[in-house]
Formats: sequence, structure tokens, C-alpha cells
Amino acid sequence: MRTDNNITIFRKDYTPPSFWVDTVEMGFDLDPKATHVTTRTTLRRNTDSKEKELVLFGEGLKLVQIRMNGQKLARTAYQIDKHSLRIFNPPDNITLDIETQINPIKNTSLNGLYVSNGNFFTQCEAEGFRKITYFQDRPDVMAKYTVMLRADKKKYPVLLSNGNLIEEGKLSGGRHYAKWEDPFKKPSYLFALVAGKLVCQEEKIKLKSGRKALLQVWVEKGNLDKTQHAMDSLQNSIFWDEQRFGLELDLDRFMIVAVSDFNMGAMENKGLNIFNTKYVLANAKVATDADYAGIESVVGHEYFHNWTGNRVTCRDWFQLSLKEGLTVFRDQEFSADMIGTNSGRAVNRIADVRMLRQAQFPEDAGPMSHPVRPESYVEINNFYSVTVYEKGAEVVRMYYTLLGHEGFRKGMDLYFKRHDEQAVTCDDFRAAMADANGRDLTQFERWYSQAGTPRLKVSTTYDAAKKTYEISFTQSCPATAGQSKKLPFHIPVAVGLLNAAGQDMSLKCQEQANPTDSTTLVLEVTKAKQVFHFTNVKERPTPSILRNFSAPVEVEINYSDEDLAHLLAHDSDAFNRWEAGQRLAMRRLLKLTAAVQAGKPLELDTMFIDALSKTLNDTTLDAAFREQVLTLPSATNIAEQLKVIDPHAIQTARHFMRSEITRHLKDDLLTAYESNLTNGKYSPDAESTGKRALKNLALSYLQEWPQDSTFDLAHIQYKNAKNMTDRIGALSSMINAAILSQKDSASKSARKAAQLALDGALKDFYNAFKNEALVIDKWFTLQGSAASTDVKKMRQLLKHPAFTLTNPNRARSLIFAFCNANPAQFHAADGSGYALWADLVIQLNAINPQVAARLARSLDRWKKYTPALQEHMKTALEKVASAKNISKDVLEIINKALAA
Ligand code: B3K
Ligand code: ZN
Repeated sequence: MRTDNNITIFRKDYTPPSFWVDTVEMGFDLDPKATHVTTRTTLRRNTDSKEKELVLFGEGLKLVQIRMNGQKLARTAYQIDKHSLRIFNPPDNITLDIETQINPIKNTSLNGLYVSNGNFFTQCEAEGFRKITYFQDRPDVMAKYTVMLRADKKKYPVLLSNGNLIEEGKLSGGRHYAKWEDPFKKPSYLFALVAGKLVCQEEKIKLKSGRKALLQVWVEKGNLDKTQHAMDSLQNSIFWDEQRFGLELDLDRFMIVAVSDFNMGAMENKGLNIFNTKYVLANAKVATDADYAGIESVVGHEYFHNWTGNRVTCRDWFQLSLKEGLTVFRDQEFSADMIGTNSGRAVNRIADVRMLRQAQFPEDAGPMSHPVRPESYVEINNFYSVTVYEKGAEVVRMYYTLLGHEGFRKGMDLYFKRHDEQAVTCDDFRAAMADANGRDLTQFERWYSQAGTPRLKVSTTYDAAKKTYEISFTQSCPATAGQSKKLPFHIPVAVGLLNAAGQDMSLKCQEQANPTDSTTLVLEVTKAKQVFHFTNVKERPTPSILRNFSAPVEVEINYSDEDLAHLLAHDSDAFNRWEAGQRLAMRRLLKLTAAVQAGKPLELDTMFIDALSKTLNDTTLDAAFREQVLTLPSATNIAEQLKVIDPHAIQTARHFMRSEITRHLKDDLLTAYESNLTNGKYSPDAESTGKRALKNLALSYLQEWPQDSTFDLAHIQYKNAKNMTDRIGALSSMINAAILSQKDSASKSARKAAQLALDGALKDFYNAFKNEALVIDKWFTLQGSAASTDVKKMRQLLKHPAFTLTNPNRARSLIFAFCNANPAQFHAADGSGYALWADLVIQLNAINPQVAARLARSLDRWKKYTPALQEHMKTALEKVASAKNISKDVLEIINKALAA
């Protein structure tokens, strides 16, 4: 049992709780400096537990009084330390009354009960409830909650908690109350309250069963013109879950509340979702297309948790992916279904995989690598990771690929039938999928227990005389932190074969049963080495492997450039079309990077440019898809392919490729720019979004052309912009324009004029939006990630009056942009970027450990960098490690990095 800070918790040590809790009645007397919390719980001994004592967790609480079964608890009957309250020899049935006092205004961790802009909010996942009262704060303790809120009516006119409002009224002294009851059992991490000055947009809807439900989106006054998209997204989510999974909203009321100080995106508290403003507020003036898409997916995500996470929850935090991987999969499917078209789905899939490669592959290869179901942690908040979420979603998607649409649904139905209102494990989910489909998924468990990104080597042989084709797979998985030996995974590999005309051939495989005429076959690779034989293959095919990215693996295959161009031009699987383009680019980027390092001249072949130009000019393809193809692999993607990371060489190589593309395709890019203007009323639909994305990408390429005419194009777009996507797109093009760094004196005046225009635009933007916090975040991000922003400029920006470390969005907007998205400057040769990083991690640590721990991750891959950079990084890491009062959140990250 955990009673000390900074110790490692292991999955294998799980034991059931010593007591079950049936009911929790809470009373809050809300006051920013001294909130009183009374908690009456009824408990009964769990006969399956060997633990005799009752251990309640508590952090930073002032215990006012404790009574057991009506009697004041003798001081000898319990023991309190910094993290827990231990009751010795309690009877089997207990009514416990606990009164605590807390100080929400001082709570800058934004975990537990805190104040933001004068209003009260809570965040209890994972272990924030223990900052409110002493409790068995663990997800397998599920109880029914009733909550009474009392506060000054003028200052806090709105009082919200989970479930249904059952009573409200006046109290003496200008105070009032509201009583809430949640009809469903829930773990403490789903508890929430909100109190303050808020207004709402509300709508009533009819559910599938005919029941009515009230939906509300609560925001601060002045933001009601930005709630419609969140409301629409909520309704779409509710109807989608009814339709796709037969899951209906189980409450009469469902609330979303926006708060500007929040550690993450949003939180799925039962019936009372609390959201970062970033994922609620939108209108054309302030939000980009990406913001609109983000809101839809996060609103969906939190709503879908109502079943996957809330009705069926996690037994312990090692099972986090049970709810997160599944819910990410569900929100991805929701967003894809909202677009509806196949090409739209593919674009979403590409974006998801891009993100997986950008963040999860590096995590899986670095010091923080962990399986989807981790074996241990020091601070659980550090494991709300891309592995648990995004790789976890890929794992769920593999069930879907293996079992099919119907089979997956059967598995889900059985999962709810077996486990409604229970706290369960990833194994329970796998068992439901297997049992509902009569499948053996024993080996599939390795996706939960083994970390690391598997490598899948593919080789092929064609026998023209026999008309047979063989595909051989060899799988392996690199050693990861604490895991050296890996066993083979169960990998679904979706495969197609293209003929010379680019059409799909119909497939007949000896090892894998399939319907006749199928052109995509899911091969199940389960062994270290495995061969699949195809018959009746009339000509030598080009294989399309891992269609739609059917498993989170790295495929190694010897394609020729011609094969890749063929796939890029013809593959019926849009994902693999895109993938072929990325392979063509990556191959060249790696060569260019090596050439930069060797001091050799840089060259780019026309074959690649031609392939890109064909895609760019193919107007039968969606603009959104073309934009994805034209977007080069990121610096991080390139870095992951290298043994030693040299960020400056990567930057030069990537920049060279972009300018060569622009040099050759300038006219095509201009045409793409002009033919994708979206005039008229702003709409964030998939088609318009795609057009704007392609147009803005073309604009950014054109800035590689060091001429004032292309810069003017951006400047004019800035001035005429009618929506935030175009405005920020233009500003981003301007700030990164090549003309600003032209060295020759001939272009001196043009450079000066451009700089003046940029400075003016940045000022204009700031003034126009200084009252829109989320827009000012964008303004900081733009500058934090601009190629021209060096450490010195960063130090100036940090002193800007609008900058603050206490608001996570603001802190992230500038600092994370610099440390994670401005590699050439962050990795300054003199180590000054790392020194700045260390200062900021230390400062943030004192305010908000969770945000600090995220920033601490920026040096995860330090061992892969050039020796000189490594040396500087080590110094910075050690500086943080030896600073005073470093939280366990940050220490866990730093210690793991240093141990790598
Ligand atoms: N479950 C929350 C995340 C809680 C993070 C705690 N550090 C949001 C989500 O995944 O939906
Ligand atoms: Zn979630």
C-alpha cells in the first residue's frame, strides 16, 4: 500500500480494497481561502481482502474532525501522515464522517479543488480527490454520490455537480445551495463540482428510447457566441453512439463547462464534463479549422467516456488504456464517420498516424517507453501518454481489423453485458472480444505487455511460370527500457497487390481464407518468420503492405522508386498512396542530411519532384489529401530514422528540399493557391477545410521563394482574411518567409520592407485579439516556433506582459512551441536552449508539477544527439535533478532520462 512519496508502484502488487464504499454524501461550504468539506461514507468490509486496516488517502488536507459510527474517533485509533489516514481495526460496517478544510485559491497545481478566474473547479483524475477529502481514492472503489454545495449567491450564482439536480434554494447571509445526486456508481476520480459566474447555451434533445435530455454548455459571460460548435458536436456524439454502438445517454442532463486554467484537454466527470476552453470555444473569428476539428473530437471523446470509462471503469491505473485507448478509437471513428467519405476517412487516418509517428514512436524508443498497460509508475499522471492513448487506440483498432465491423460490435456488446458498473482490466476487454467471436486472442495480449515499435521486414518473390507470389514477413521488436527480450506479436497486415496498370488484383492466399474477389486481405502474422503464398497471380505485382496502417509497426521493404511512384499514383488504399509519397521523401531527406554532414553538394532528383507535381495537379484528388502528400516528414520523423541526431543538418536538408520543390513547382503552387480560395461564408466542413489547408501549404512553400511577390501574397491574405485559419496561415507564412533572412545586399530593401510588414502584422494581430486568450496563445506559438526565434528572443517573449507560467495554455503556447517545435533554435550549439529549458522546468515545477513534467519530456531523446549536444543536455538534466523541491512528477522523467 502506498503511503510514501516518490516510490514505485507495481502492477503485480495490486490487491483489492479492504472496504467497499456504498454511498458518499458530501457537503461543501465554498470559500476560496477556506472551503469546508464534510464527507459521510458508508463502508462495508471486503471479505476478499486480507488487509485489516482501512487506509484513506489524503494530500495537503487539514483534518477538522473524524467520527466513526457516530463517535469521535480516538486519537489512538488512527494515524495520519503526509499522504494517508490509517484507521486501525475498524468494524465491518462503518459510517465515517470526515470534515476537512482546504485552500483552493492557493492550489496552482490545478489538481483537486481550485479557483480559476474567480470560479471553482475540480480535477480529480487520477488522484485529485484525495486533495479534497480523505478517501480510498482508487478507481475500483465505486459508490453513489450525493453532493450539497453552499456558497455566496452573488459571487457564485451557478452551483453544479455530477448527475441530476434534486434541490436548490436560499440560505441566510446571502448564501444559497444546490443538491446534486448521481444515480450511477462511480469511482472518486469522476467526481466534479463547478461554482461561479457562468452562463450557458442549452438545448433539449430526444434520445433513441424517447427520453428527453437537457444539454448545456457553460462558459464565462461574453463567450456565448462561441458555444454552438461544441453543442453541435455533443449532439452528434450522442446520436453517433446510439447508432454505432447502441449506447444511449443514461442521464437526464449532460453538462460541459469551459475553464481557461486546465492541465489537459478535458475531463469526463460523470454528467459534468470540464473542458479546457481550447476545446469548447469557437467561431470563425477566433478558431481555426484545426480548432473546430479538435473540439469535435474532444467533445466526442469525453462524451464516449460516459460508457467506456464511466459505466465500465478501470480496476487500477495500470489499466488506463482500457478506457483511453478504446475511447480514442471511438472518437477517431466518430470524426471519420462525421466526414463520411472514404477519402475523408483516409485523410483523418493519415493525420492520426502522423501523430503516432511524431510522438508515440519516439516515446516507445526512449527512456519513458512503457507498454500500453504499464508495469510500474512513480507518478500516474506521467502515464497519460501517447502510448496509453494513441498506441492504445491502435491496439483497439487491430481488434476491429481482425474481427471486422460486426465482430467488433459483438465484442463491445458482450463487454457491456458482462461488466456494466464494474471496474475491470484490459484482459477482461480482450476476453469479451475473443469470446463474442469464438477467437483465441491469447497472443494478442503481448500488445499490452511489450513496449517498443515492432519492425516488420517484408520480402517478396514472384514465379512467372507458376504464377505464384510469396510474401515473407520477419518480425522483431527492439529492446526498450527495462525490456530486452520480446516475443512475436499477433499482427494484422492488410495487403493488396497492384498490377502494372495500377489496378487491384483479386487475391487468393493459401494460408488465409478469404472471400473470392477480395482485393485487400488481412494476413495474420503471428510468428517471428512467416510466409504467405498467393496463387493465380497473372503478372508481377507491386505489393501494397499494411493498408490503412493496419498495425502500429514499422514496415521495412525494398521498394524501388518506381514501385513507390506507382503506389503513389494508383493505390486504391489512400493511406498507402500517401505512405508511398512519404517514403520517397524520407529516402531523399536521409540522403540530404548525410550530404549536409559530409559537406557535399545537395541535389534533388526530378523524379521525386515529378511525382509530387502529379499529385499536386491531380484535381480529381481531394485538396485535403493533396495537402497531406505535399507535407514532408517532420524533423522528428527524420530524427527517429537516424542513429545520431544532428538537428541542424536535418533542418538544412529539409529546408533545401522545400526550396527545391518550390523552385520547380512555383507555378503549380500558385495555381493550387489560387484555385483553392474559399470565399463566402466560413464553414469548417471537410471540403473547405481541405482547400484552406492546401492553399495555406502552397503559400508556405511559396515563401521559400525569396522574392517579395510571394511575401506580398501572404501579406495580402493576412490583411483580407475573413477567418482565423487564413489569418494565422498568412502570419505563419510571413514569419517563416525566406525573404527575411536574405543576406545579399541587393535584396536589402525588400528584406527591410518585409520585416516591417511582419512587425506590423504581429502588432495588429495582438491588438485585435488581446482580449481573446486562446488567440493570444496562437500568437505566442507562432513566435515560439518561428525559425528566427532564438534563445535571446525567447527570453524577451517570456517577459511579455501577456505571458504567464500559471496558465497552462499560455505556458505551453510559447515554451512547448520553442522546445518541441523549433529544433534548430532549441538545439543551439552552445546549449543555451537547454539552459533555458532547465530554468523553466524548475520554475514550472513550483507552480504546476504536471505541466512541468510534460516540459521535462523535451530532452527524452538526449542520448541520440551529437556528443557535443548530449553534453549540454546532460548538464541541463542534472541541473533539474539537483534543484530543490522537485516534484515526483518531474523527478520520474528526469531520473529515467539520466538512467538511459
Ligand atoms: N481522462 C482525462 C485525462 C485525465 C488526465 C489526468 N492527468 C481526459 C481524457 O482522457 O478524456
Ligand atoms: Zn480519455
